[in-house]
Amino acid sequence: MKKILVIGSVGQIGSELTLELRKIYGNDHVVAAGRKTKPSEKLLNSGPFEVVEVTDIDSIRSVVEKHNIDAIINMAAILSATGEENPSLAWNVNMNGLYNCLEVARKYEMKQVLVPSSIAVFGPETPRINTPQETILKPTTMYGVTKVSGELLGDYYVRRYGLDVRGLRYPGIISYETLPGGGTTDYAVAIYYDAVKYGKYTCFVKEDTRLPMMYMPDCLKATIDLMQADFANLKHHCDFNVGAMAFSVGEMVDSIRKFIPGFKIEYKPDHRQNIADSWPDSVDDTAARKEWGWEPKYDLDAMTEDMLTNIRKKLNV
Ligand code: VAH
Repeated sequence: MKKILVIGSVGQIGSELTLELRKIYGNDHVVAAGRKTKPSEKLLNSGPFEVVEVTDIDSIRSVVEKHNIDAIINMAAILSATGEENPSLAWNVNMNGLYNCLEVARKYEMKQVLVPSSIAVFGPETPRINTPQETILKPTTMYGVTKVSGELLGDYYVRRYGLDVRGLRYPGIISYETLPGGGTTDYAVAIYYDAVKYGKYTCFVKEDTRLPMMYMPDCLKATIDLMQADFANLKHHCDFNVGAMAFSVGEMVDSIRKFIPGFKIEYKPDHRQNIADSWPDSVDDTAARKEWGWEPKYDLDAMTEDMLTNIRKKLNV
């Protein structure tokens, strides 16, 4: 891959993935793209930035031609909570956007497309503990429907056209650089910010809500390790389970109190509780470990310490 286009590069994962890829491939070899939302100075000053509307195939095509792109990473997505407020927007961005990326990649004979999936592909009928790689995919959210469809569409392009399409089922991703937006797992980021700012947090899911989670450094490592894996070793393509940790909100609170002893928590579950309850507690990621050597690094306390330290620095408190 000589020229990578990261669509959705202003988002939580896209913004940090773009900077990480620029360290590996060189600033001018990674083109950041987003909608009209203002990218960070760091992103703007470290390499090329283009405005792309993923639902408009011509806007993707023109950037591909201008920069001679040979790989696309499509991080543009409407997440689970926002997707339930606006299902048609979620379908349009997540599915038509993905279709446009795959069609452009096919027509320009690109080397690779990365299409993220999510644990949101699972639903209430899916085994909850150590969820298998092959299992029942009956999500209850439009976001989950688009992620199952996206996995199937990506695998179709591998089989039908021989396009190298890859994807991994991200758990909840926790980071301090770019705030997430519209996700059910956003509480796992907001709790750290509020712990630093106010010493307390009102959580929109119950104390015993347990979900698979991953710290951003591990998310970046998983994404880049999959991108750089030998295609010949991959038996799966767009649907790799990847695990790192799994914990309840109560366990997060205990971890935070190791660093902020007086931290207070209140629980006010809202509509996002139903979404969280439809997702598994933990996943079996044997396939990712076997096919491309996946190995997470961070556990809950290591993440908590790093999050609190960096949020204090960012907020200058
Ligand atoms: C969401 N952060 O909450 C996303 C993610 C597994 C959750 O896909 O919608």
